[in-house]
Amino acid sequence: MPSSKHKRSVLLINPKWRQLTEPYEHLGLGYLAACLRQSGINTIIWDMLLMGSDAGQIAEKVQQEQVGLIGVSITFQQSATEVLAKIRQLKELTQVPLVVGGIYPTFAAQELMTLCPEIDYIVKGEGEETLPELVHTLFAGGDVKKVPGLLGRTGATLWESPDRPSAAKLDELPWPARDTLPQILEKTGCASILSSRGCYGRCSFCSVDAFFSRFGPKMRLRSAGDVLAEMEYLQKEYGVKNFAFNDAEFIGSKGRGRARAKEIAEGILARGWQIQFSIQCRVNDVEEELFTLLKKAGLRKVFLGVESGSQAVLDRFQKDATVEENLKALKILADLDIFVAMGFIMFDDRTSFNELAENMQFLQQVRAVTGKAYLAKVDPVSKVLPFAGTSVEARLKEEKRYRGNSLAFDYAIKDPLVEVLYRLLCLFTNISRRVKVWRGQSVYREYDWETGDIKH
Ligand code: B12
Ligand SMILES: C[S@@+](CC[C@H](N)C(=O)[O-])C[C@H]1O[C@@H](n2cnc3c(N)ncnc32)[C@H](O)[C@@H]1O
Ligand code: SF4
Repeated sequence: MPSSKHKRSVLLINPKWRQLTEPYEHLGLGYLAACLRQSGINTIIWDMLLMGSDAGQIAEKVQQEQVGLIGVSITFQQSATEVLAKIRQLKELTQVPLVVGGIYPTFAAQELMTLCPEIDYIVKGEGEETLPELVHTLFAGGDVKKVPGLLGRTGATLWESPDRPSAAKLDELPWPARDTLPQILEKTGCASILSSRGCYGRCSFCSVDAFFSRFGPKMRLRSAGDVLAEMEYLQKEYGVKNFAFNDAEFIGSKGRGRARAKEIAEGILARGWQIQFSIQCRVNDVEEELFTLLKKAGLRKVFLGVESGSQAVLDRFQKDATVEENLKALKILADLDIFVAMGFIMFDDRTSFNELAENMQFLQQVRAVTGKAYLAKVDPVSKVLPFAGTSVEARLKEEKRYRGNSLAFDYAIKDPLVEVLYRLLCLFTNISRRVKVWRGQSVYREYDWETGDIKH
């Protein structure tokens, strides 16, 4: 491998993916950049959606800044084929050592290292401690095999160091670097912020729980004080008015989680901030009193993991929620005029006609209970994706029904008639989406931060 001795910078890349139409702030890279800079390493963030994806241009930057390590984040498993192609180009042009990280690479580490010899290292788990340690060791010509949390290669041999436990106290991490925020604000009007890591749920299809449970506590919360201080900084420094909480589960468990959410809402109100924000949470978090307070504080939009209108399916997904709780949460949010985007999964490998009928009936009930206006559209062909690291993936592999590899996977639904119905629905949905796009109509229904209207 080419030597990185005497090099002094790190370039962190948020890659492009065809399916991503709007740029977003990659907070993971923001945290990594903050930690690298804190440890004295010059760090550049290259966001391909904002700065372009031309490998030649990136290679020029690598040379100008004396970059000794390129870091690439693979956030979405389905983007991996595209990202690997870019990694190959970059390696050919720069010959600089390259490290990859993220939830998906953590679980598909061996496979990715084998499929893509251009990757030199994969960081397993959170990168805030591992990456600076790797960089300092590499730049000093030390033994990188001694750095915990890595998979690496020496010649044709792969090696792996022990997992590194995740950072214990989130309040002790530096706030993420905000290099891309001004451009993002111009394009979307909204800043991202992260108030926790992990989730107290255990859904069979979700890689969030798999990832955080592997390296430490299932869920960690930042203190309300630290979150409010970062929100104040973002308002003062960047003029942020709209915040998207990136937390997979903003509220957290009963007790401490609920108390912290209340403290954040009360903190916003006490400071008299005129702000708006969005969160993601579980249905059983939605309590009238707490959400009335959150609404007063500026909560306008909730991504809610409803998943199904069939109790059998909810149980199969290990959702630990009931159909009644789904309806109750939707009603509370609709009554408070909070826009809801439902996480809904119509199909999995064991879907039956009866369950589909239960879903249809449920969605009708939802419309009756909530009125249409404050709901995002449900994707009729949403299907469980067997993401790396999830128990769904493990089971499909065990049953020898997982086809392909983590870059291109598929599985058939057990009931052949449901499988046929699913394929037909995919076809019709695809055609209808294309017609809508051709007519200039929107495929999605979204909340408009500026006007408070629903964009169709
Ligand atoms: C906010 C969010 C979004 C936002 C913005 C994404 C972003 N990255 O900020 C948006 C709205 C764009 C989004 C969209 C989608 N998302 Co999303 N999203 C999230 C969420 C909830 C938080 C991301 C985040 O801020 N993480 C916090 C930072 C600190 O963590 P991180 O980025 O993982 O980085 C850390 C480590 O992973 C590691 N690391 C990461 N990169 C690198 C790189 C290097 C070099 C190193 C060393 C380390 C390293 O170190 C970082 C610091 O510790 C995650 C779940 C989660 N908790 O991660 C899902 C998640 C990433 N999304 C997911 C999915 C599936 C989607 C969609 C495809 C859903 C859909 N069907 O539409 C879409 C994508 C595309 C589209 N069509 O729009 C899945 C991906 C699963 C997978 N394995 O592929 C996740 C994991 C959720 C899940 N339940 O499984 N998402
Ligand atoms: C962050 S959660 C939503 C909020 C909250 N954590 C919850 O589950 O109630 C992300 C959503 O993405 C969808 N999702 C996650 N993993 C998926 C997978 N493997 N296949 C299909 N959909 C998935 C689910 O609808 C899930 O509700
Ligand atoms: S509640 Fe949401 S974030 Fe938590 S494990 Fe389930 S799907 Fe994942």
